[in-house]
Amino acid sequence: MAKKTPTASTTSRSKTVTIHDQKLQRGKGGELHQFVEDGQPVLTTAQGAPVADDQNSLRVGARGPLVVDDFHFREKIFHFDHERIPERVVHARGYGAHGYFETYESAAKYTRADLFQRPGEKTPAFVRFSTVAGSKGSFDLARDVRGFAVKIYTKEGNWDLVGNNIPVFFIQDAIKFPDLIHSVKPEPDRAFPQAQSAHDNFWDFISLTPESMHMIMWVMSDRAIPRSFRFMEGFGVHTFRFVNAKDESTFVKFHWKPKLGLQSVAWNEAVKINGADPDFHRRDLWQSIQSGNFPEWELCVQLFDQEFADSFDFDVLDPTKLIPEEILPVRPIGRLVLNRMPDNFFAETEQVAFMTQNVPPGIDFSNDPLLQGRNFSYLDTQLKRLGGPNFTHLPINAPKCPFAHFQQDGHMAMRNPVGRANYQPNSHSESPRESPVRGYRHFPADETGAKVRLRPESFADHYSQARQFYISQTGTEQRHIASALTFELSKVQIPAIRERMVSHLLNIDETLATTVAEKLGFQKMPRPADAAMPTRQDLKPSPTLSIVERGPRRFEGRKLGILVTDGVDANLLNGLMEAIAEEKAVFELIAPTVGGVTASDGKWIETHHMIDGGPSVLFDAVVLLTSVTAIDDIVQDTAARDFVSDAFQHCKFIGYDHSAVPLLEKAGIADQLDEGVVALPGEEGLSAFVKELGKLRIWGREPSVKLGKA
Ligand code: HDD
Repeated sequence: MAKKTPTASTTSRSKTVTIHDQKLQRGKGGELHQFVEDGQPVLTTAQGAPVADDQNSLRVGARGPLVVDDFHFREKIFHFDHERIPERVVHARGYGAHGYFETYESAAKYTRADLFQRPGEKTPAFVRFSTVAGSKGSFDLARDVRGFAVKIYTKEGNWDLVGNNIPVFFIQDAIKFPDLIHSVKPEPDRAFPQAQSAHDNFWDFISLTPESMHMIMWVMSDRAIPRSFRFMEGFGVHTFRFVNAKDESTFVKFHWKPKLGLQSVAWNEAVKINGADPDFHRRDLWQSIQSGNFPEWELCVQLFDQEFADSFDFDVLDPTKLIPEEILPVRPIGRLVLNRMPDNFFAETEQVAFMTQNVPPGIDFSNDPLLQGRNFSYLDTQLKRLGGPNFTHLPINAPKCPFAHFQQDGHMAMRNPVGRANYQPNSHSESPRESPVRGYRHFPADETGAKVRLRPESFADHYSQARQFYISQTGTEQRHIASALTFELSKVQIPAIRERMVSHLLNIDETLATTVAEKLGFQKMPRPADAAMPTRQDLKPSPTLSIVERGPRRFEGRKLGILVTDGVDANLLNGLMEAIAEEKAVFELIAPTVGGVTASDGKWIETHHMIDGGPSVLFDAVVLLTSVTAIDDIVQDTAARDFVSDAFQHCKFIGYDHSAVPLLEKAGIADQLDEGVVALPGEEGLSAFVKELGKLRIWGREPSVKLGKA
């Protein structure tokens, strides 16, 4: 039978096409809709049959039983019943975005990886950020490691750099991974706590696993409660290899550095954010990309040879160790820009399958046992989650370069090889062939040795870098680590676990150990834990490990919360909004009631939140623009008082109009004002105030904050 081929207008971009003499319309995702007169697509079954009634199932009489002929009902419910796939066993809660990687300069000297050859070249990328322990529906501000998984669709295959926002890991051998994860997940008999490490099982495992101490210092620091995905670093963690065209290898560690600098929140703030907006991080990424403020990271590398590796204090194959930037500086080789949200969360963010073993020619692995174990693990998880071996056919996982192989069939096969030959070798000239020149060549490392189960002695020092991290923090950050440890261990019911943890802390820093022990009410200190390596090295502080030391000093990309009431000074408000825009920051308006307020010039101003729904924890700094007529009412509002006292407690800048002084008094802070509480417009003007906000926090305030004196 002669088939009518689609007309010339059938490119995926065109809106209408003609097939079988029918005029059809394309939807947003390129799918075809049946076309009707008024331009509205017709609802169909999955088989394409138009649907007449989607509200009522087929029945016998008005009040009779349903009938099995109702294929539309059956199909609709069947599909719904199968909507869920297993969530990721770790990193279940995540959020992704599309973008591109742009190469700065050719790195051909070190790697033949195609994406690093040509300056200025852009390669498409997809990134998924995640928390580790919580399930898919948990909250964003859990104290946890953040996943930072990047898929770059290079011209020679996908490269997945599946990293975290912390440069080291809990364990040195992948065989311990199930134990680590079981310990942090909800306890199996009671199924709680969700998305929290503050419970016996986690600390039991950790206190019996001294290799985790370095990572624990990071996880107890503010790195584990980032303000935004946009303000955190990413790390490949392991030592990888670059391999150049001459098959020469250079070791490499990968770092993603956020353009807008690092920033975290305070723990008390994190707890409140989880209640006020459990989607705080995903909303932040969504809003910034949708408004055209595209987040950006530089890809930096630490490159080193075998000689450096041999001379370094630690084994570069040990994933619980980092190489301080002061010893081996990082070098930027490109940037990653995220500029497009997925059209559909499930199709892209949920179905994206990252695998550490996805590397293009020019990037290879080291013998890090954690990395090698990971290379074995990730394929299984994708098969389980996505239900079959053809998950690479899903658009989010498919390479964007040409590909040709003989893998065929299986569940949901969408792109089977065409032609007669589906085997190798064959004698068909059009059939794909191996290419020893272009093909992936593993670095021919010379490996010998007995087959053994052991941990190398070079992995034995578990405390030196843990201490180095701790002494590299500012006083504020050290206090936060002590408080986090105290909080977490306060949730542990078995005293021996708490003691065992403090005995490790004694090997890291005595003051830290004593502070935590005192807060936990210890009557006497335990003995320091026995160490596999008796002498701890006295390493110099590495200031690059501190967030506060490396703060952005700019308010760009941050959000100001402006509390307004009826009668708000219109000049002041307009001036502030302009100054914020100039700084490339954003603001949201919060009002006592839903809708908006009438400003001093009589104009109606629409607001974003009612005060109960817009607490100050959602903002980086706040401003109180009230009026003498409205202030008496607003000081009675407990949400407004919390707005101010929380901002103060969390060491944020507070700008205020003179009419708002009674609110400062009611919030109990009027007698504690410091340089962070600023009367507006101020002597230097609003632009100077907004510039000052770039300091982000007045951490010096923290030890002396006293609330509840109103
Ligand atoms: Fe893993 C997911 C990062 C050790 C096994 N891992 C996963 C994701 C990230 C990481 C970011 C989420 C990817 C996504 O967004 O879909 N994992 C790490 C890092 C590690 C690490 C930085 C240590 C340096 N992981 C690790 C080990 C094993 C796994 C040692 C097992 C031996 N990881 C998995 C997994 C997951 C996973 C079970 C769950 C979902 C998935 O893979 O796609 O295979």
